[in-house]
Amino acid sequence: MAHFDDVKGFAFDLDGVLADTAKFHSQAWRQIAEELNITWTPELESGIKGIDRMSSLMLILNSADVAGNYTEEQKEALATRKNDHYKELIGTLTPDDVLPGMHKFLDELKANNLKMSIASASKNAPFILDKLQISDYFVGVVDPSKVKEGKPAPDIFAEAAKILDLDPATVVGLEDSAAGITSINAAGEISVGIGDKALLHEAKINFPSTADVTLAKIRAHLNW
Ligand code: B16
Ligand code: MG
Repeated sequence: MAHFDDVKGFAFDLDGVLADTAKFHSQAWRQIAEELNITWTPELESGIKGIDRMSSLMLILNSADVAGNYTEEQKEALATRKNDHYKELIGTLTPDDVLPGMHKFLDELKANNLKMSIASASKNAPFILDKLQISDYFVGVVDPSKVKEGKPAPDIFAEAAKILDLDPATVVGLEDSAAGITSINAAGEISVGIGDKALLHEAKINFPSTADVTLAKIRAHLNW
């Protein structure tokens, strides 16, 4: 079992961990769904978390069994239109949108010389970090277009450990999605789930919200 003294770095998911961009993803996808006469459901709302843009579109189209009605070109156009709308929405982000407790937690990690990287499925991650004015905390950001498979595959979190130049077993991954927790575990890292414990039951450590996450609590869990 991992011991806290072995921990050397942290890999952060972005949407749902550092900022609540999920509401903007939902808003932008919901508009597309409604244009296509597809009912927006809570299942779609949570299902799109953590998975990449095209997989999100496929989930929405498959929920109404209409994926076969669209050509690749049309699907690309829908995904681009969603992203244009999403970019307008995230353009309004400010440092105040960093989720509760996370500024303090980032400072705590920095003060303890723990290295940090971003393990997001989002191609918009650098833009979002810039808007939140927290880019400087991170050694690097995984480029999801350069990894073979998105979450739940291990690739994104494995790459986040590589960026930190650390053995995955010494890296703690933080996630709000079930697909993300699966990715962290598959990469051989220590998983921290933030949010609904029933949904994130595969995580090694669970916190109800970002406001509850502290280094001391992670340390206490790992030294148990
Ligand atoms: P984009 P995360 C994920 O971010 C979102 O949770 C997911 O809903 C989204 O589809 C995905 O990023 C791709 O985002 O369209 O901006 O490239 O949670 O992995 O930080
Ligand atoms: Mg997330």
